[in-house]
Amino acid sequence: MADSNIPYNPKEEHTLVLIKPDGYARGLIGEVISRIEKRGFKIIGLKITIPTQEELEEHYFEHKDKHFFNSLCEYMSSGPIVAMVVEGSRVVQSFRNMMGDTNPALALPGTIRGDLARDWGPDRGVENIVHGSDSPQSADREIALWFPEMVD
Ligand code: IDP
Repeated sequence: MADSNIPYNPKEEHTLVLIKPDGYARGLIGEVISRIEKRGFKIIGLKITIPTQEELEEHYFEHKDKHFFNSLCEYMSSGPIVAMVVEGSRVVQSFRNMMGDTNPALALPGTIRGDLARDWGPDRGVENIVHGSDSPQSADREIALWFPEMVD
């Protein structure tokens, strides 16, 4: 850990959480953070940023050829997001469970998307409030992208 006072312990499990532009604009930062903290996870990094096209192409490289990629990038760069590094035992899978299904209409009540996300209308194609890494390997890659100062 160079030039940083943030206590990143590589022996712990981490996930990368993003509160997407719809979550930020709708004032849901506190709600999402509160759910993470109440679950017993620790937020060890947090920043507000407007993603660039380059960052999004790297973050979502697996989706580059998907039909929704352009609208996804447009949505994700439409306003501020909150990026967080969250630490805790089995936090990657736990936060995936907390998020709920990708499609808000299919997300179960009790999940962030199931409780808070709006149905995807024609004008809101890809909105679903949060992102969470899908594996510890993805988490390492995404944390290095959004928080290089923490892990370099
Ligand atoms: P996840 O965010 O639940 O992990 P992914 O399949 O990795 O879901 O997709 C990344 C993001 O791309 C989703 O959160 C959503 O914003 C958007 N997305 C995924 N599938 C579709 C789709 O079929 N139509 C429109 N947007 C989509």
